[in-house]
Amino acid sequence: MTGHCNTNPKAYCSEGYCLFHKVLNTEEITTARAELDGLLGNLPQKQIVYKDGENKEVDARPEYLTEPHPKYSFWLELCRHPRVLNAVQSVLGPDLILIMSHLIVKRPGDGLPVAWHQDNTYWHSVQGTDVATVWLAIDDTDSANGCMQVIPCTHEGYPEMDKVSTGGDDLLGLTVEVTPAMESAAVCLEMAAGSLSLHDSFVLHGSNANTSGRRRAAYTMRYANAKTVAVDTAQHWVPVYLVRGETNNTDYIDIRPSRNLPEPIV
Ligand SMILES: O=C(O)CCC(=O)C(=O)O
Repeated sequence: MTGHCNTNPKAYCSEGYCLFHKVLNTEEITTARAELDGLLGNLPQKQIVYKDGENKEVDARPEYLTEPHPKYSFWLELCRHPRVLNAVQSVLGPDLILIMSHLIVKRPGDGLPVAWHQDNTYWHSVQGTDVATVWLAIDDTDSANGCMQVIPCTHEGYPEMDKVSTGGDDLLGLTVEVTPAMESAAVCLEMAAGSLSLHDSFVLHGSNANTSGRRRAAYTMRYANAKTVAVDTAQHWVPVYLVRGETNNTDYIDIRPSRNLPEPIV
């Protein structure tokens, strides 16, 4: 594990990730925590999740708060926050669509690990490589509470690695073969709440279990370049939103700043 963390958006292309410190301020993060606490207080008993390569019903866990943005205007508004979009634009360009989001909360001493994986190979409705995930820290995050880890440069050439079962208790149930040499190059994306990282959809990443007495909450917002990436909206499981710039695709919902947000989908 190396200590170096890339904070230069210009190196995103070569390294496959980049860290942006203090994008949201304390007040914004306090509001996000209150919204999150509301969701955590109302977790259903069971959730349908994609695990071990299929959709299945499992006991609810706060790691599985998938796609809150079509359902709650707070999370959709956050996905078009100008400072968040400025960070995304610095790596993906000016035409941006929002394609997914996921609140991943690891309870103190209990959070599931996320085995090494590539995102893109899970998203068959998304065609193209200019796809990035914002990982926004809602809590301070470090190696003890299961921060994100990235293996830099592993997206190079956009390889599609085969998935294998983890056979263990982790978020996805699947992983890819990672050699000890690759693993030793991993970086821990430790950051204060309000900071965010961006990672390429092919770069290898994951996280350890939360073994600390502190919660680790993050909001992942996934974006694509509207001009170079096509999303098959008939196959995709949530609406696709245009958040900045232009698109020719009339299936995408226009929520560029100053547009009203659509009614939440319940
Ligand atoms: O939050 C984590 O620990 C993993 C996140 C992740 O795999 C992702 O954002 O694609």
